[in-house]
Amino acid sequence: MANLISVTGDITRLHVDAIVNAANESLLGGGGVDGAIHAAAGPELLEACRKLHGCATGDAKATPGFRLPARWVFHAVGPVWRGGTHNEDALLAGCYRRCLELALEVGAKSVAFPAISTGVYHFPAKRAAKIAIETVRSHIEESGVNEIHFVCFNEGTRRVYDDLLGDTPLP
Ligand code: AR6
Repeated sequence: MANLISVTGDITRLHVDAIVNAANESLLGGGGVDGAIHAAAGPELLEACRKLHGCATGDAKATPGFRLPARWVFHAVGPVWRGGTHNEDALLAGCYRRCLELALEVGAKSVAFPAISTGVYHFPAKRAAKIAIETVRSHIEESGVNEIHFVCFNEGTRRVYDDLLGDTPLP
């Protein structure tokens, strides 16, 4: 039985098997959670990312976590919000689904996700959280993951996740 929990805080501090990065297609770093993860993991992370030659929107690629407590980083590229008519929902769902596939590949049992695309990419927070939770619930069984942390960086995001997780029974 998998456990889906919301937590408030900095994803770089979590002792889980894998943390997910909200990256961009270059995979060469940026601001927000991406900047925090690169700063905490050290320069080896950028070197590893260079070897991946970018990543399409809606997809994700794995690297080691280097100096992070997490063993792996899954670099997911969420969509930029463009009003909702440019396949944004499916692309965001793809990020979560691909990260669970990566978890299966590397054997990660605990995975922490930030609220992908809801920062500088401006995806509406509640809509994004619904997609995150629904996609994880649909695919967690086959992934072998037994613990998901939805990491909220502020109280507003936390309330959104708590409401949605409270509404729906755990798988
Ligand atoms: N831990 C957990 N969540 C965080 C942290 C942290 N340390 N820092 C920020 N957040 P964003 P995006 C939250 O902008 O919208 C980068 O430049 C933040 O409050 O990091 O997917 C990339 O390189 C928000 O809720 O990612 C891309 O170019 C969420 O993480 C672009 O930003 C995502 O915000 C990606 O934009």
